[in-house]
Parts: sequence; structure tokens; C-alpha cells
Amino acid sequence: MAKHPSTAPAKSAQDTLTNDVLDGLKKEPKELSPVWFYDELGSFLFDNICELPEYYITRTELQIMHGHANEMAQYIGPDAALIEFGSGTSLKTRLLLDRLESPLAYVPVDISREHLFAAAGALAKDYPHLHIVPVCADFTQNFELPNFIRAAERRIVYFPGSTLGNFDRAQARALLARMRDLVGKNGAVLIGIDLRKDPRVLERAYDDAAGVTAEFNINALRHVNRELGADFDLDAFDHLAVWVENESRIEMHLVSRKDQTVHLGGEKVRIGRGEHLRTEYCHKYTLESFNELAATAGLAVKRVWMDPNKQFSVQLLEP
Ligand code: AVI
Repeated sequence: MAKHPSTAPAKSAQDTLTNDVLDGLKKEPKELSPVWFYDELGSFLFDNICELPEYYITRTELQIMHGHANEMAQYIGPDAALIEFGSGTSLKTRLLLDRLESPLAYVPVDISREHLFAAAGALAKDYPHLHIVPVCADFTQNFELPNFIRAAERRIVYFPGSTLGNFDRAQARALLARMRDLVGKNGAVLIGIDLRKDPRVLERAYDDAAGVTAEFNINALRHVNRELGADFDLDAFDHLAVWVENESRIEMHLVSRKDQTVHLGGEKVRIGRGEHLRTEYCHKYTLESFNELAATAGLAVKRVWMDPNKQFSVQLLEP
């Protein structure tokens, strides 16, 4: 899962994106990448999701950060370079930055140039003495860091929000392994991991009563229509959130209400009545299952902070 740049893609990039979408639509079940969620409206809807009563994730992670950021900062220690993957608004990061002792630099990494520089500018106002080094990159791919960050004695990757859950096991392992390589033997990874819980709680969190998540899901089709000239009928899909026990994940689907033919890139794609289009999955871990995953990437769990109801965890990993 990676966020897609909000600006219109150039012609050849557009062909690649069209082919990616067509490939997904040829799978069984049909799939559409979650990168399509995040145009301007999608990012706005996601911010709204984070405030919903059913979506416990953001609130709970913030609660953990409020309660334990002091201790996290102690683990991180002085003079660290803090590198945040998918930094967004850097909201939770402030709770850490407020407590870090003489950080060498803060390096937000985000694919959306606009959001990256807006957030970095806002931070610079509030932290005038902090060296902020924004890096515009897709963190799921290799990206360059300035030499002085690569050479920093203590490098910490911060990856809040439970975004790791949006990757399948192989991708999650590969991403964790890249984080391990980036921080080196003296570094650490501080990561937000959502925990397994009653599926009814999860299904509500991903299918809220106000319908914001449903709109967020449908908006992915709107985004594809606009950017790639497709003609999905936005009114002909229902939003569905479903817990898949054997994968330990909640999935978001769009279910077609009718037989329809979608035109995209000169091709026709048939979608049957009742057919599902999977748009996202969000894996939920137990402490043990995440421990095992981290170990396969060469990382050991050193410390786990949780809320009192054990809904969510922030974990410190070391190579
Ligand atoms: C970005 N990610 C961690 C969110 C999640 O909970 O998996 C995306 C999301 N999808 C629906 N609601 C929120």
C-alpha cells in the first residue's frame, strides 16, 4: 500500500497506472489498489475517519503516545535522527519531538509533496531549533537520504498509524527489513501495530454508521474515473467491511449492485451483479504473531506499550 501522488500523471505513467488497474480487475476476486483512496477528497475523508467514534485506532494510538512518549524518548536517547515513514500531518510525532533530547534531525518521508511541505512548514514554526529534512518519496521503494542522516550514530524509524497492517505478509516483512537496514545495528524502529479483537468491533470501525468509510471506499472509483478516464457507476456499488479469520485481517470491498461493463484504457471489464472488488486489507496482529513477523525481518521486539484495553500497541524494535 502506498499513497498515490495527487497531481495528474504524465502519459506513460498514466498507461502504467491503467495497466495496473486492469491487472487488478482481471484477478479473482477483482482488486483495486488502495493507492486510489488518497486524492484530495480521499485524504479529507480519511482525516474524518480518524475522528469517528467507531474508528478507535487514531484515538487509541494518541492515548498511548500521551501516556508513554516520555519513556519512548528515553529509549530513543539523545542526538537521534528521527525518520518518519508516511509522515502525513506529523501529529503523533509532535508528542515525541516534544520529549526528545537534542534530536539531530527530523526526516518526514511522504509521497505527497504538497502535504509533506505543508506539514514540515507548520512544524518548523513550532520547532524553530529542529533541523527538518523533508524527503518526498514512496517509502515502499528504496529512496535516498542525505549523507549526514545516513551517517548519524543513532537512526530511528517511526511508523505510526498501523499502516503496516495494509501490507500482506511478504510486503510487510520486506518493509520491516528495509527499516532494519536503514537504522543499522545502533538504531531502532518505533511502530504502531493494531491488535486482533472482536470482529464486530473491527467491522464497525471499517463500516461506520455515518457512512464516511463507505464514501472513502467509493471515492477510489471516482479517482480512477477522473485520472484514467474510466466510467465506473459510483451509484452501483455497496461498501462492505468483512473480517477474514484465516488471514487475520479486515477487508474492504465494493459489491456491484448490477451487471455492468466498465470501460478503461480501450478495454471493457464486465462486473457481475453481486461481484466483489477488494480495495483494501488491514491485518490485525497478536503480540506473538507480530513478534514472529518482526523476527523474520531481523528485528526483535524490545518494548511494547498498549492502552488499558489492549486494543492497540506501539512497539520498539531493534536489529
Ligand atoms: C491507513 N490505514 C492504517 C487505515 C486502516 O485502518 O487500515 C486505512 C483505512 N481504511 C479504512 N479506514 C481506514
